[in-house]
Amino acid sequence: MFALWYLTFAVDEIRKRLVWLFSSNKPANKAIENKPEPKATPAPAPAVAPTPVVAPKPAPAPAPASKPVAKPSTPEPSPPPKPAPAAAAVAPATPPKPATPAPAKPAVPATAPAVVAPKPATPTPAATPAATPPAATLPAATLPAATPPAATPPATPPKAAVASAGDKMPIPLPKSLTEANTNGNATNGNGVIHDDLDKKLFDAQLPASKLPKIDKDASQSFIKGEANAFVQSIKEAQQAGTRKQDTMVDAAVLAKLEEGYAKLAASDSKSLLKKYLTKAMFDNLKNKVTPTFKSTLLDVIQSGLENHDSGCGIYAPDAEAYGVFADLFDPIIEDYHGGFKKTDKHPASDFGDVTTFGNVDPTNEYVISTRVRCGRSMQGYPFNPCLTEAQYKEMESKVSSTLSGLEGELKGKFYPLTGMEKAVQQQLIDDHFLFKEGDRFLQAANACRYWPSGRGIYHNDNKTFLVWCNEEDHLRIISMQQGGDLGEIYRRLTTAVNEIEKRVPFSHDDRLGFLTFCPTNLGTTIRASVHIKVPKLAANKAKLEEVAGKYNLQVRGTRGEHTEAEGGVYDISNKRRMGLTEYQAVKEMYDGITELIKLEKSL
Ligand code: ADP
Ligand code: CIR
Repeated sequence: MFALWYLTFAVDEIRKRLVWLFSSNKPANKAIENKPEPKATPAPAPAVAPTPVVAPKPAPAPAPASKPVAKPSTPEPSPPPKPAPAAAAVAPATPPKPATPAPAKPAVPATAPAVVAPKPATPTPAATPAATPPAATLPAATLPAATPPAATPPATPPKAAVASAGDKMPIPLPKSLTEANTNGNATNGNGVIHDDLDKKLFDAQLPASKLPKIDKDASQSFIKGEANAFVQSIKEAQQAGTRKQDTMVDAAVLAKLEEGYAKLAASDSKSLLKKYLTKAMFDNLKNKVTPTFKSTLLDVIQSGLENHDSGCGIYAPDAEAYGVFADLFDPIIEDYHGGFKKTDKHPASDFGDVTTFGNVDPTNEYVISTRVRCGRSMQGYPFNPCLTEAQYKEMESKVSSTLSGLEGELKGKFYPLTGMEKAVQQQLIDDHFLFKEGDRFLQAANACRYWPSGRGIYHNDNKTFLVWCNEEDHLRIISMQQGGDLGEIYRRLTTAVNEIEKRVPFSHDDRLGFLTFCPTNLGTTIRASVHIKVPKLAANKAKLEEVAGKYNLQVRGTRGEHTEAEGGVYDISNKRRMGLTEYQAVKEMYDGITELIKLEKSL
């Protein structure tokens, strides 16, 4: 009897250890036991290949990024505190050891965006990093060969970047076994500590002296059989393009999701999150995680759960989230971008004829300033919530050195946020050149970790060309100036984007266009805006918004989204960015503002 008990116990222990070994969140043993069999995930496709902007060095062993759960209703102060190392844990962005296959070539479900770059730059044989997986293995398009700046020495790609895109995604090392995590407890992406639990699990074994005598051969072959079966099932899952841990979400995350969802459902939030996340969809998505970074539904929706006044309410913690959580992203994308359906494909990038725009306010009566920006994500790096501090710093240095190669009117200097005098920073913000600090929507989405590390701004002397580094997106490329000369501003932006794209490979998806952290920015990523005073129209803010809406325009406050108008100055811009070209997006603003000005004149 006792032998039978021990046999069962021993088998169970072996199984638990195997689960632990193969799982990324160790206590997931429980989840495996309790959860229904995961849905088969479509076969992995290659995605982000790390392609250095400048002379690349072998991929470093990063500290794992932590994605602490934002505490509902208590927004973090600015700057947000760094998570304690002990609570760090998300799957590493690159392997802990050079020999380990890289999650930097993540397994993206076929439905997830295949990350490719838009315009293959002409390769420069001697200087082009061979960071391009074989074209034939790519599902949607080819990665470009990025041409480093002239001054950049020939680049040797990181090992991971040249691996065949057709390779199977390796099971990542358990987070607790990665180099970056050896001195801290393992956690899931939301900071739930598991090591103690595992320790207890293993400590619970009886000491050898107290173990009963059993038929070793019988038990060994039984145990071996079980173990082999289990290992086999993991292998099969891998071969099918799925892994058991891909659908495991731990209890603490689930509890936060349930609590947050119940509060949102009971609220009068007007967010797109509330509009589209039905209970059935919530239940269907709440156990899913992205293959590489293990991002959960909580990572996607926690900004909207915490901020019921969100307009949108969701972010993609990593590019794979657009595929894994497509049931939620797709209707929100369709709603925000004016009907871009899940069956639609974003058109190819086209900045059109940059000489055709004139001055949006030729008499200089209404428009104070004009700005056109676009966002870009660097290939090889996930979005904010999954970045390590080391990656932030690495990206900043790549951006800074790359931009230092720009010439003419784009010539400028990079100013890191780290070490910037507060007064200087505030002046840049007040003058609308620099991003604000402490955005509660971004904080709640875990997008402000390690602040101000890796953040900075590049600008030319006139501050008419600017690049933000690692605020909401990896890059925000901006052209702006006083008055309404959209032609001049757009031409400058186009020149800058072309120059930067020659040097930096960006993440682009065949269907979604340029990939960004927020789904409202996908596609062209273009926001063309004017700071404008239209006092008659604005006498009734609701009316202004209604009229603007007719022209697909969005009204914001003077200091940007979620701010009020100061001195009657509104920021009015094209709302949609997907399903049309860059040129058309800018034209939408140009035409709409022209009509608003006509209307203002007529009142
Ligand atoms: P974005 O997503 O475009 O970066 P925000 O709404 O956060 O947007 O705005 C960022 C900054 O850009 C804010 O300081 C805002 O005032 C400024 N800004 C936007 N449009 C204009 C404009 N036409 N002229 C001057 N500043 C602008
Ligand atoms: C919201 O949902 O209101 C915020 N998360 C902002 C959404 C869109 N704004 C943006 O800059 N992408």
